[in-house]
Amino acid sequence: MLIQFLTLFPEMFAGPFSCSMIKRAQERGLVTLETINFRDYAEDRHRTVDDTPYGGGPGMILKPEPIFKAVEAQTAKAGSKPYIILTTPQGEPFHQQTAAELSKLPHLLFICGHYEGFDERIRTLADRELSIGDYVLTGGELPAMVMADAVIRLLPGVLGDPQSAEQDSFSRGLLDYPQYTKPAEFRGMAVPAILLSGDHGKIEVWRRQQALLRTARRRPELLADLELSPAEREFLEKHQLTLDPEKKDLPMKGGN
Ligand code: 9D3
Repeated sequence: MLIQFLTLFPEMFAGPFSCSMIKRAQERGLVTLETINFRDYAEDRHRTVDDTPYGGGPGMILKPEPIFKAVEAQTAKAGSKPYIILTTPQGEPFHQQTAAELSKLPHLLFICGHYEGFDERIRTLADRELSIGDYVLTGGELPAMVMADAVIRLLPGVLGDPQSAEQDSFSRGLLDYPQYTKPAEFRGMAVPAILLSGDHGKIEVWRRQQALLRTARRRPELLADLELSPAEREFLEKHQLTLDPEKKDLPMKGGN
């Protein structure tokens, strides 16, 4: 897979992509990552990429010409037509399902906005407009890196165990179950006895139940989309009626 990033700040990408799994994925030829500074496609002497808004108002707006030129140059060079993603706070929310869809494509190109915004005509380049959530960042670079990270780890061969991606809690639609390692007791907090029992059937049931309970308490909206077995529904109902919803996990420092 080829992933390109059009940005005014290519230096931002060096750190995250030179570490761990993403680095190994590149070394093994599973993904190629390229940053392109669209300032290189500005045509005037000052290499201008932004200008004041028509109609007045504060801030500077990214101009269409350098971004159109940069996209056209890449399309010509790569020989393949990229799937173009515009990162914007007004975009559709990025989810695990979005990552799964994008991971099937051969060539992605992210256009990262910065500044106060971009000329509306730039939107016509995009196959999809995506946001990573409802908070204001300084630009689309971190969102593009977040999305690329989520996509790359789904590429065949990137994760050690091919089953890991399918077993992701979000792919199953549930939050992770609680996990423990040695010691069996730490500062008065004991590992649940069932995990020491060696009964793998019971452990599997317990983990699924814990994931269900945790999801019901912390992210009830996630459960709405899920197909639960009658036994699981019964289990949840019983526990939600009989347990104090705040008191089953080990408490967080600030209380939970
Ligand atoms: C929503 C605020 N806008 C009103 C004038 C201005 C604006 C602020 C910050 C426009 C762009 C940005 C930079 N953010 C992104 O480009 C961005 C983003 C984000 O801020 N949050 C979550 N996802 C994304 S994807 C791109």
